[in-house]
Amino acid sequence: FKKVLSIVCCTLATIYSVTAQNPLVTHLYTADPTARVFDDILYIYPSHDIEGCTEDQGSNGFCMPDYHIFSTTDLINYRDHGVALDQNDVPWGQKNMYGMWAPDCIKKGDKYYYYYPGMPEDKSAFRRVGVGISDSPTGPFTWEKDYIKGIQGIDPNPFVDDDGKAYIYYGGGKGTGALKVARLKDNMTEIEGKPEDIIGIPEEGYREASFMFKRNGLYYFSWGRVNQNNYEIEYATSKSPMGPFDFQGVIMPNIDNGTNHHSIVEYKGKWYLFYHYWSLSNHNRLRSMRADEIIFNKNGSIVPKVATLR
Ligand code: FUB
Repeated sequence: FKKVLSIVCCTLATIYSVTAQNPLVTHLYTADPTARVFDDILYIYPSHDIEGCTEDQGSNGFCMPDYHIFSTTDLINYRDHGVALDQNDVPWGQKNMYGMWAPDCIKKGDKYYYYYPGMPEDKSAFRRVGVGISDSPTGPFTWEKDYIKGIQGIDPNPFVDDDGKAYIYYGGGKGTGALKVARLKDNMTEIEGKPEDIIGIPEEGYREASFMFKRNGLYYFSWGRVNQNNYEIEYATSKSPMGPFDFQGVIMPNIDNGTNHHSIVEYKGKWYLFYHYWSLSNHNRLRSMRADEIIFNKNGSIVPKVATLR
């Protein structure tokens, strides 16, 4: 009996810790989920899709007004901490343009830095990158009055290395250039030197959704790409956060998405891929964030993950 009980308990414990209910939340459409772990709590910094923009509002068919922040400790129950930033409160942004694309948040020292792409009022670029600073992962954030000078693009992804040096990765967006990386100054609000192209990843294909993490001393850089009409999440590795990178392959094969945007995080001893899909809405501009566990091979490569879409 004891043996049966222990098998039942262990099975339940495994199911409880591995299963992420998909989609993760259903009261809002959420996309581009960046998951981060701060002090044993898993936070998600997604973007927010809504219906109802006119053609000249929004951007590329997306209608994205603000950012919510979520937290969980079990990957089942998610707390919505409300709106962290509304489009009309971006100090340097165009108003009512619904262009709040993928954000990210990182901790350095005892401060949290929230990076987001916005549509600049001065129309100097398709997107500029802004930053806010807080003492808490859920804000409130104090938003810098101007965008970060010297970079333009979408999907900012900050990374702080073990030695305290910080970097920001971002993409140019469709037709506007390659993925890039820049060193961040200690203040986390300015870059040092000039942004550099990320060397070693396939040249062709629409790339977005940059994400960097480090595991066992190896830097994993990943992105979304249309590869012969398959929209897939791919990755490359390097011994340096600035590259050059060695292309490794696919993390998540195409899920007929239009876009996919991901992040990868370790939580309670397991690794998870966060991404989005549109099955809740049946509309590929109204997406919902999801998560699945991923497994690493002994040599450090990632076992490709087929999304659980039901
Ligand atoms: O959510 C708007 C844009 O679509 C993101 O910035 C891209 O990564 C893609 O998901």
